[in-house]
Amino acid sequence: MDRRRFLSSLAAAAMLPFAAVTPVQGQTRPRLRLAPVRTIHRGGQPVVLSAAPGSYDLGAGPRPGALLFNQQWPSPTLRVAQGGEFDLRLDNGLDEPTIVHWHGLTPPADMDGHPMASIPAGASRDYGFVVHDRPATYWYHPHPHHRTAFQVYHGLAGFLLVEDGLDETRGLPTGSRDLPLLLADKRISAGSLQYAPAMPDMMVGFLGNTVLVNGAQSPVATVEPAVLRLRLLNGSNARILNPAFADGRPFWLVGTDGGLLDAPVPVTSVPLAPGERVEVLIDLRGEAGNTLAFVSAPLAITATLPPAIAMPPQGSAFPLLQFDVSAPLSGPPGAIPAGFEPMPGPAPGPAPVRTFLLGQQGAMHLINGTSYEGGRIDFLVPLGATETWRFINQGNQPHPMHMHGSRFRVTARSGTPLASDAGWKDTVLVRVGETVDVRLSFEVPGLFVLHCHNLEHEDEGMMQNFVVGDGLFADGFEAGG
Ligand SMILES: [Cu+2]
Repeated sequence: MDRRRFLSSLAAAAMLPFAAVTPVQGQTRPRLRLAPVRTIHRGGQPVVLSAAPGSYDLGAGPRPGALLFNQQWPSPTLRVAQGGEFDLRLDNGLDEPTIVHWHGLTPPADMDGHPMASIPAGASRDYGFVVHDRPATYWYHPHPHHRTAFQVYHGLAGFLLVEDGLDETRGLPTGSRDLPLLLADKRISAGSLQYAPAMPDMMVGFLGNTVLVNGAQSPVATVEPAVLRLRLLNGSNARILNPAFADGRPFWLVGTDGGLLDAPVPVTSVPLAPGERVEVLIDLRGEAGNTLAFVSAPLAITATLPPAIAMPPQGSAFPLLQFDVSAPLSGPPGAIPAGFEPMPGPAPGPAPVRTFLLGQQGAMHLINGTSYEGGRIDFLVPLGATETWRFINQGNQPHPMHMHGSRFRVTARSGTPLASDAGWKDTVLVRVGETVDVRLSFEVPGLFVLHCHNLEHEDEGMMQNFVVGDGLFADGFEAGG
């Protein structure tokens, strides 16, 4: 990394009109908060997620206007065993419809949190299904059409960890050395969240001036001089992040959206688009007494920014958190594992190509020339099929594309490869002018959505319905592959 350019970029970010990039005057850095953990047990009481208005405190005193699960900021971390039963009730205490989607899981279609399954204010919804997905860092968030961006922005988003209990034998850090970090940029003024997207914000996606880490601004984590596991989730509405150490030192990518890689891969930064997760190991052995800054490093990325948006552009540098390496060792400091069990490959054989043109009409982003309509099925996929989905970005904004009901491997990218292309994914960044191919199989029947995970793009209609079913073939289905 070019350190001088990085520092000048940080300085430039601090000079932008919204001055809240720097901590509030007189305020000491908050401590890193870890969300309360709720474990979903087979045969236990259902876990209840109660969505309701609440308050938050960014260091300038409590403010109303948050939307919270169980009055927690950040939202609870849910844990469930692979092969275990998901047993949960959603209570909608908001004054508008909502529904929760389990981002990255592949439950039966009626448990997936499709926008059409939204429940009204005051209603409840039970979820029950067996979790077959790989152990990985998933997450959950609301998915009501036109209101996803608003609800997620104000606090409704949390981790969902699927576990198989084997991480210690894999040599992975666990317990207090395993830190889920929800990264999300917000537009903050005088300690209050701002959210009033104007037309240019809808085109770009709502960018903030500060990146919160587990709901706090530039927190400090007191940690051991040991190997730590960070589960990084980009919960931003629109901003692409690029986690890195400020001094450019290497760390190790061990997992992507859909679980562990074959082996750790050394990196100096990991681009992370909205909706994406990575798991990384950081090596703090020998750092006792030191303080290390973790940041979002500058990222070269094309994204048109109208002058009306006085926010740091995509690719800007941001502080994230500091590691204060002052906790006493609680046991052996750990090591970077040489490898893990082999990662399963995608289904072999031919895979017909289905093409999605990501286009634009004014401020609106379209998929194959159309905008979302809840009652319209845009395409059909045969149950059991393996396909190549080709995303071609013809617009002026990057689009992190996400589909429900399956997961994929990236098989081709016209631009420079991204570190996370190495693993299983459910969300893939398609940069301006880029073509990205992913290979995926469909094992769950029913109605699902494909959409951009830039939440303003999604709410404005950058989404399609598709049905996975027996013996059904869609028009425009191009053989190839
Ligand atoms: Cu988009």
